[in-house]
Amino acid sequence: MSDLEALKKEAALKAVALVRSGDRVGLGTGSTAKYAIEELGRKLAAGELTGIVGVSTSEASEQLARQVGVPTEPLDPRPLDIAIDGADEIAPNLDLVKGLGGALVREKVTEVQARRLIIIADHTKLVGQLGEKAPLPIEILKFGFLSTIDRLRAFLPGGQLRQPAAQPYVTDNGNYIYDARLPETFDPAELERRIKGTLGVVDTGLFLGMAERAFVAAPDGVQELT
Ligand code: ABF
Repeated sequence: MSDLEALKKEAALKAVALVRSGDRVGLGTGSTAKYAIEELGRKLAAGELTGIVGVSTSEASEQLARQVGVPTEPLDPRPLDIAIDGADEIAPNLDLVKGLGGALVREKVTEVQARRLIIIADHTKLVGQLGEKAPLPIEILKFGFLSTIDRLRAFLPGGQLRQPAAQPYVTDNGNYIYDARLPETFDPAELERRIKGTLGVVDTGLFLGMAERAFVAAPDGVQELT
């Protein structure tokens, strides 16, 4: 395991330590959240946790949960006790950019239902300001996507349709993603309102005021941010 992977795992284990028996747990997506799902499976098998049930934020997490023996159920209609997920950027006030993994909408719809959202990451995800390192993923309808991108480009120029191969990337919801470049200065709440008010947009990877805490692992230890 590389040093960075070991850090991600360290952060994940800290978050899973907050899960209690009987909890309904939001299962995040991505390479850091993977370690949390595996640890939940390990703890269930070892009898260190009992009666937990997961709610997956993506098809990939659902599959992993099954593989490692974490029972799952659909999101509706009850709230979650806790959700554990990664992020692409973490600002000092715990505002986040998420969605490079493509699961932003299911993550947001799930995690907004969680009493506690715990973010896990390695230190490379810390930024002074959102947009410093990562683009902002925006999920958009496939229908009319070129027009939607035009509308977004009018105030967020320089972004691009996510298209890793010959065809655009398709989310678990059957939509496309526009990876926007964030301006140097902006008001996150205002920008979120503006993007969500754009016809054809499903949701954005801005997670504002949602995270309760973050465990951020660096070579000199795991930092807990609140
Ligand atoms: C999800 O996975 C995200 O919202 C984010 O896009 C990504 C982070 O992945 P990783 O932990 O692999 O960097 O949590």
